[in-house]
Amino acid sequence: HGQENESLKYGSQYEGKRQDEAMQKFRENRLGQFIHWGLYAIPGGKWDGKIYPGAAEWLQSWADVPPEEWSKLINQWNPDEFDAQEWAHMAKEAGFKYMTVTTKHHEGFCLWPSEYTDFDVASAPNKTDIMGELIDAYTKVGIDVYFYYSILDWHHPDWRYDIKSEEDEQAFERYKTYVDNQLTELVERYPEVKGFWFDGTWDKSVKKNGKWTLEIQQMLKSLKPGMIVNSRLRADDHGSRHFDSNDKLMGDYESGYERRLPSFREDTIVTTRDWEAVMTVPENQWGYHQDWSVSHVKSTNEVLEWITHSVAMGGNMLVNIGPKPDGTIRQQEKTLMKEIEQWMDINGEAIYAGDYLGWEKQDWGYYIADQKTNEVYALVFNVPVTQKITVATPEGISIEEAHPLKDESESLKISEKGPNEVFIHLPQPMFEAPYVIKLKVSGKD
Ligand code: JFZ
Repeated sequence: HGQENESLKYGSQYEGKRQDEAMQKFRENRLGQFIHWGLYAIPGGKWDGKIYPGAAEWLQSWADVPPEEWSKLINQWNPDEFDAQEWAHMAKEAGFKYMTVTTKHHEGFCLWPSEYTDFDVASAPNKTDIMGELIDAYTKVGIDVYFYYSILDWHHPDWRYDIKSEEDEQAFERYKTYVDNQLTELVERYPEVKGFWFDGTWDKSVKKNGKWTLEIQQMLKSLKPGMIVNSRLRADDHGSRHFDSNDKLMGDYESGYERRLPSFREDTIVTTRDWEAVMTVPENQWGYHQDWSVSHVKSTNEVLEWITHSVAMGGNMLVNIGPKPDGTIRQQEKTLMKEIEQWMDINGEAIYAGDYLGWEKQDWGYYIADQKTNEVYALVFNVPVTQKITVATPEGISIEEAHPLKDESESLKISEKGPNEVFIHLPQPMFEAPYVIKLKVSGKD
């Protein structure tokens, strides 16, 4: 791009972070739950007797299943054990402050009764309005609900990957109307929804329709003031995605970090904006896969490190679960949530409303600053053999006290290492979970 900012009709709409109450709430929530549920949970990664190691929600594509055949899975949609209150309770206990759930994934199946299609729960044997029950149950326990919606749709006859003919043009116009109708329907049926997480926007058809992506964003905000929309929805006048052709963020926060995180060395630019990362527990499974031996499954401590890394760079994290077709949650995910709960019960205050601190990154772990209280936390993941961690502070700032969150009445020994550098002495024995220290700091702000 040139030096001058080019004038764009469908580019970024404002500069800097949104400061309204809804956005501040999103930013303070920090830890959320992602739920991928749909017909793909039924085959769970297995088609015609063969296990496909790829993402389970993509099985239709991996196994080359024609949409007509995939659609028949609707006759097996029987989540008779589904209990929204139980899910909400588990999420609440684990410390999730918000939840994002698939209303419609790439397969096109809608988890709410939609007026605009028969490929929905209302046409399945079990007609439970999944979205309705989830948003009620989660909202009731104080968890904000966001809707994931895939623009890409393998089922709808009018979806197009590209627009190359008059016919494509007309079909895609009909498809746009379908999406607009469904989004309006979702907000009207479920007015508690706090925002939308769009996906499946990488094809040429969408990139050629930057104007429409902006219109969707504007429509949602006019339907509900304060609505939060991720950057993944957006394309600009030239098909630039997430960031416009002037490198300005589109949407309310950046949603480009999918199973990866920004580097402390190269990507500190993220700390100047709102962003959210999403992660899977296995290597790459969002929907339910019946055989988790296909890849590494992250330990609880690994998941906690992903969460910490995000918050330490001023971002949010969504940890995914993929419920089973009967509506229950697999044991590994329940255990993970229980263990997150045990850690968050003690250390959650370092995560909620956590923010980037800007002190020199140390190998032992991460610092988190509190957006509201001016507290500083040190989250130790890698314990040095010296049993001491180094804290190097900027000029004029010094560490007065160090207390483990486990028991704040305890104090850890602090000794001088060098100019503006101290050691904090860690207790024995070795920790089983990331160890969090609250630092009493003087000279800061
Ligand atoms: C998409 C979906 O295809 C996937 O099934 C899942 O829902 C996930 C959350 O989102 O997958 C993506 C989207 C974006 C990237 C990679 C995978 N990306 O930006 O690198």
